[in-house]
Amino acid sequence: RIIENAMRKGLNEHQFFLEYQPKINIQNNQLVGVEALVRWNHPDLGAIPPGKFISLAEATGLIVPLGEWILKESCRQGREWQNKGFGQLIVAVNVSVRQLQDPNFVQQVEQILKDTGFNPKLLELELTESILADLNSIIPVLNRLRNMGIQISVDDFGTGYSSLSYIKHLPVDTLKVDASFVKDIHKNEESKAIVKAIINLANTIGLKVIAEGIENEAHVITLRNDGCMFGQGFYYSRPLKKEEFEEFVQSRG
Ligand code: G
Ligand code: G
Ligand code: NA
Ligand code: MN
Repeated sequence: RIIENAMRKGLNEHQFFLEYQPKINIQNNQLVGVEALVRWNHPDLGAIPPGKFISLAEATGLIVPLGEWILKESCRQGREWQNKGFGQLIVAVNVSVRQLQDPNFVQQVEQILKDTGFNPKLLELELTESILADLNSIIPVLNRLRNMGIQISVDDFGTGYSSLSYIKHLPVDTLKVDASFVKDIHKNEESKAIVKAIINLANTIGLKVIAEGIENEAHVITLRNDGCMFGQGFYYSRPLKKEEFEEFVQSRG
């Protein structure tokens, strides 16, 4: 209740902001895009991490207005980077099931794209694998979004209880291999086998695959050799403030 009101106030008073974690083509080292991650800078409590407020925002429904702001700010920023000549950077935004189930979601996305002038082909929506629990209501929404040119990725892939076979029926573009498998991929045969299976599956059925939580060179080498195309993680960069990301881009030339 208290946090809920604080969040509402925070939204009105612009206490939320976004950080951007670079996504890299690990085969050729090119920057391909960013994942937008929300942060809350509370005037008294300081920085509150999303792990502490996203689930509450979901439970209270506040994720709908908060998520709308996140999407709008992501698209506005993406458009600004386009205008600055940063290239065809894909901007990925995390979306909660609750948002997707909102009957106005697709229209809201259309309006945001229109208002910001951001190219839908550069927008990616990240959904956690748990979304698959309610496939029947979600699939038509995903189809409408993809028909607009938007890309869809399945976050935290491999952590759910879903079988791999349903994947070919899902209207998605990318699988994000969960960081928990990447963590010990260079030392643990089981993690390595799971990641390899996901990469092979994705490559076979024509999905892109990105590994999250890449923290060292051993991770990169293993993933590269296993045929993983994309990656993100502290090895490349932690999530960055807008200005830091712009310096990151400039420093890579
Ligand atoms: O940024 P960090 O690693 O602390 O994120 C923690 C969790 O919060 C992750 O599961 C991430 O997906 C989630 N998260 C971060 N930003 C957003 C957002 O903008 N929307 C939603 N729905 N979840 C987010
Ligand atoms: O659930 P989701 O995949 O959206 O979570 C993203 C979270 O992972 C962010 O909070 C981000 O800060 C964190 N993160 C990003 N890169 C790394 C990494 O290399 N190692 C670890 N431990 N966490 C990371
Ligand atoms: Na994510
Ligand atoms: Mn993830």
